[in-house]
Amino acid sequence: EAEGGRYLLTPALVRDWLPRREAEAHKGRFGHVLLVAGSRGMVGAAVLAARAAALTGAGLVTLAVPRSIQNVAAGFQPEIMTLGLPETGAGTLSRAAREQIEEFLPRASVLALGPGLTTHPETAELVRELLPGVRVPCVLDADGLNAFGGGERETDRNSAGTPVGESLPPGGFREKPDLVLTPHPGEMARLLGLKSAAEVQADRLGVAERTAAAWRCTVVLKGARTLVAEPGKTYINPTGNPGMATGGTGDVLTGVIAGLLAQGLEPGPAAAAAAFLHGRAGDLAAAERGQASLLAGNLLEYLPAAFHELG
Ligand code: NPW
Ligand code: AMP
Ligand code: MG
Repeated sequence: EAEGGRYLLTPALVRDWLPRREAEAHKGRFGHVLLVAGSRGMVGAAVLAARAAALTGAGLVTLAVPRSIQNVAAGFQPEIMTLGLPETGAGTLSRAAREQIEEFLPRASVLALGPGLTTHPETAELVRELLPGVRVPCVLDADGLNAFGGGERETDRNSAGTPVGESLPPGGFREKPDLVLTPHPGEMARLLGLKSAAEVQADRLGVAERTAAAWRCTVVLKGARTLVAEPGKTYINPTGNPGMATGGTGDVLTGVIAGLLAQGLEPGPAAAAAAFLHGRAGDLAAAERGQASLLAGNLLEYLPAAFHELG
């Protein structure tokens, strides 16, 4: 399978990585995911990611959101705990949320940061201030990534027209090997300061591998044939279909990765197994519903079958 440190993901490879549940196991053994996500207009991203983490087998999941949406976010899945945090007038997390997140972190085994946060300047600032102090494995997705990207969307610009994001430091997160970045091609382009997603798509392997090596982290470059690159090793995911090109599917992937990290998988295997299972859930969902009607929520419905197949 291996060619230049590149591996095609197979059921056998993924099966070997998945956590086993020993007869004497208790929930403390399966980790606690802290997911910091959501905003007034994007409650769904937070809920989808949190539910995915729970369905993946994390022992506990706490979803931290702006306080005005806490009750709504809590209403979807009673197994998930919630934390209401200080927010801006726009209903996005404010810088003051940092203190409560840091207070909670010692109880968490994984931090997932980004789905639905928006690129509000103050929220992006919170992300940039929080990340350097995190001492647990971390999944950075969506607006968590945009906080470090150049900001290509109109909404990424502040009133002065300046991009709100700041580039990652040259050499990246040297001190943070347990970091998983999950950009789609648009987010990857922003992170690298490239002009468009097309530039990323023109050299997916090269972009993913160079970024993982430069920043010493695991890079999940999403899209058809998702690539999972860690320094020196790359996995290519064969599962998934274009029915998954719909809002919220990436948020589900973030939850699955966090759930596997919580159960002690290394970042590369956690991200690769998650991409495989997430795509397989999409394939099972599309087989029953067709691609057009596939919703991100359906991935949650088919995740159990995707896990079950691997035994
Ligand atoms: P183009 O148009 O091709 O140049 P954005 P987002 C590109 C939350 N969500 N191949 C493409 O660029 C997220 O969590 C909330 C090639 C596309 O137009 C975030 O916080 C939901 N290009 C926030 O919304 C459900 C690709 O990127 C652009 C590509 C914004 O995230 C939805 C779009 O990316 C959403 O998850 C590919 N495979 N994929 C909710 N229910 O609460 C993407 N691109 O501007 O980063 O916007 O991904 O929607
Ligand atoms: P996001 O853009 O963050 O919501 O992530 C979209 C998710 O759907 C990622 O996991 C992608 O890999 C997946 N996806 C999108 N389009 C396709 C496609 N054409 N084939 C396979 N997977 C896809
Ligand atoms: Mg996304």
